[in-house]
Amino acid sequence: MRKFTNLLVTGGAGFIGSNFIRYVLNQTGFSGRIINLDKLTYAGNLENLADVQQAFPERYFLEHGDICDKAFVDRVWSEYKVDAVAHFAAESHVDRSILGPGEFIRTNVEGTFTLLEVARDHWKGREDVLFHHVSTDEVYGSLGKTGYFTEQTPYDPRSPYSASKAASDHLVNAWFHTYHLPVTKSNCSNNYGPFHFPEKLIPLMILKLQKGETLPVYGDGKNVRDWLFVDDHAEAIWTVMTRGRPGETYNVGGENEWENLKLVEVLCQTTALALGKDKDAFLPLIRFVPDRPGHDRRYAIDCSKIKKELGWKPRTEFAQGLEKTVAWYLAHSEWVKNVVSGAYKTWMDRNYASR
Ligand code: NAD
Ligand code: TDX
Repeated sequence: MRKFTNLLVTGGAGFIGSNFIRYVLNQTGFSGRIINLDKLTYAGNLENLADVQQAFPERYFLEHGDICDKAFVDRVWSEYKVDAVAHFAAESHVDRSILGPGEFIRTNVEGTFTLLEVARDHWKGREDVLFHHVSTDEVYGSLGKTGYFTEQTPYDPRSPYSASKAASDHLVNAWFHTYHLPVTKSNCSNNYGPFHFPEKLIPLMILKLQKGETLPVYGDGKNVRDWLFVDDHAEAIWTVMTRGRPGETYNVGGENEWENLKLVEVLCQTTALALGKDKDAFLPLIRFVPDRPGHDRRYAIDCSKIKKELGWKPRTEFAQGLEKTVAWYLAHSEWVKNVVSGAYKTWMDRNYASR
C-alpha cells in the first residue's frame, strides 16, 4: 500500500474535491497533511470545508491560487514538500463550456500541463510519489442503446468540456511514458451528493422543486447517465491512489443508469415525500426544453477493472443516496443562497437574462 505525507488536492473547495478531503481525513487512516490549492471560482466555496478546517487545523491548509500560475504552484510544492497530488481542479460544467470554452482550455489543459511540469521538476527520478488525475467518462464520447465504456474505448469527446478533459488525460499519459512521472488516472461517471453546485441536474431540480418552479428537461429526456454517490467516488480515488498500478487508468461508475426524465420523476417524488406532499404533486412541473447542442446520448461505465484488481465497488444504493441528497439540500438553504449569489449569479444574469 502506497503511503503519502503531504497530499496536494487541487480544486478541493469544489463538489468532489471537498467530499474527497473530508473522506480522506475522516475515513482512511491517513495521518499526513492536506494542502487544498484552489482558485475559488464560482464553483469553489470555503463553506464546503468549514467542518474540516475546524477539525484539522494542523493538518488541513488552504492555498488560494490558480493551477495555471507556475510560480505559485512551485512555491506551494516546495513549502509543503508535496509527495502526492489528487488533481480535481477544473471547469466542470458542460453547458458553460458550450457558452464559453476559453476557461475550459486554460484551466483543464494549461492548468494540468503546469502541474505536470512542476511535478516533473520537483520529483525527478522519484518513485515514492504520485500524481493522480481525476477525469470523466465523457472523454469516451456517446453510446447508443447498448455497450459500455471500458479503459480500452477510444477517446471521442464531443463537447468543449470533454475535449479539454481528454486533452488533459493525454498529457498525463504522455508525462508517464515520456518522463516516467508516476501517475494514476480515474475516469468516473456522473456524481451526486451534498455540496454539488446547483447548476448540475440533480441539485438544480431539487432547488426548483423547493421553489415550485418548472423543471427543464433537455430534448426528449431520454439521454442516459450513470450515477454514483460522491463518497463512493472518493473511496475509488483513494483506492487507486494507494493501490493502483502506476500508469494505469481505472474506470469508475455506479452501475446505475437512468434516463434523465425518469430520474427527474423520481426526484419529484423523493422531494415531495420529504416535504410531506403527495408523491406525484410535482410531476406537472416537468417541461421539455430545447436540447443541449451535441448532447451525448448515453454514458455507461464498465468498472470491472477496479472491482477485480482493487476490490472497490459502488456501495450506496441509489434510492438511499437520493434521499440523503434531497434531505441535505432541504436542510442547507443558507449554503445554497450563498453559493448562487456571487460570481455564479453575475454569469447567469449576463448569459440568461434575455432568454
Ligand atoms: P466543481 O466545478 O464543483 O469544482 C471545481 C473546483 O476547481 C472549484 O473548487 C474551483 O474553484 C476549482 N478551480 C477551477 N479552476 C481552477 C484553477 N484554474 N486553479 C485552481 N482551482 C480551480 O467540479 P467537480 O464536479 O467537483 O469536479 C471535480 C473534478 O472531477 C473535475 O476534474 C471533473 O472533470 C471531474 N469529474 C466530475 C464528475 C462530476 O459528476 N461532477 C464526474 C467525473 C469527473
Ligand atoms: O437543466 C438541465 N436539464 C437537463 O435535462 C441540466 C442542467 C441537465 N440536463 C441533462 C443533461 C445531461 O444529460 O441532465 C444530464 C446531466 O447533466 P449535468 O448535470 O449537466 O451533467 P453532465 O453534462 O452529464 O456532466 C456531469 O457528469 C460528468 C458533470 O457536470 C461533469 O463534470 C462530469 O464529468
